[in-house]
Amino acid sequence: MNKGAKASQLKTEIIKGKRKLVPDLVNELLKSGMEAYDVIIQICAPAMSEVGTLYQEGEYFVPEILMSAKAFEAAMEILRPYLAKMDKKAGGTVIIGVCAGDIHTIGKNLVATMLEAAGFNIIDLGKDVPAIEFVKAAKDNDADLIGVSALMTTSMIGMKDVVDLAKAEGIKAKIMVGGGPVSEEYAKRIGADGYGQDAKEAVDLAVRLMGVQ
Ligand code: B12
Repeated sequence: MNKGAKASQLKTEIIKGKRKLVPDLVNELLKSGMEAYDVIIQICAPAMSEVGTLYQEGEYFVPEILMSAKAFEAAMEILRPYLAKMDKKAGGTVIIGVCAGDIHTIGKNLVATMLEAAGFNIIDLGKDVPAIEFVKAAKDNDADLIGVSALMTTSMIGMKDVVDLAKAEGIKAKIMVGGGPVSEEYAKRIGADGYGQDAKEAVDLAVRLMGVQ
């Protein structure tokens, strides 16, 4: 099987939620010279986006999503150590978490992994995080950036709480936001410092924000 066929099979296995062949396929792609970063950005993340579409179209239900999430995680387990070996250029501490009321962690985890691979020190607060916890962690760790993720229209309002509280408390950390329903326009409206559409943009944005003091 050539590289293209392996890439497409890996994508299919993640979409179908079959994790058995995933480690071998990932290892073979790495052996064939594909960068870990590209395996994630070009195959694994788009596979999960497709799972999202199938859910939206009523083809998939929660159990199917969870199977795909496990297959995705099986790929990430192999890829993570390779990301750690990437040339680290950036520096700085990032507090990251998912808004209060929201338990969608896959995208946030991907962003956290890529930021770590780029050289940032990551403090991951996990899911369902109240604004006060973001601000407290930023203060306690003298953080440079706060990354807030939300996947639901009902939880993204929590981002404004983080921005407002951070401003009220005089936190120096810049705030970046992202997730399905979030947009550049929304980020501007709530006074966040930046928006990233995917994990790659998140890293570029974080590096850019580190340069703005
Ligand atoms: C997987 C999933 C789940 C899984 C989550 C598993 C997990 N551990 O994360 C489970 C099954 C648990 C789940 C539960 C629910 N879900 Co759900 N879920 C999804 C789904 C299908 C995919 C999300 C995903 O993982 N995408 C793949 C990742 C890689 O992409 P991503 O998250 O967008 O992240 C990327 C970018 O957004 C960006 N990014 C993300 N965060 C950040 C942060 C920063 C700082 C930056 C810069 C960038 C950034 O970079 C990431 C990587 O590239 C979406 C549909 C969709 N199309 O998004 C629905 C979806 C988000 N879910 C939805 C709903 C309604 C629910 C439930 C309420 C369902 C229910 N009835 O029980 C519960 C919510 C419970 C809760 N309180 O949170 C709705 C939300 C609708 C809305 N109100 O806006 C969606 C949109 C589906 C739909 N159309 O109905 N869900």
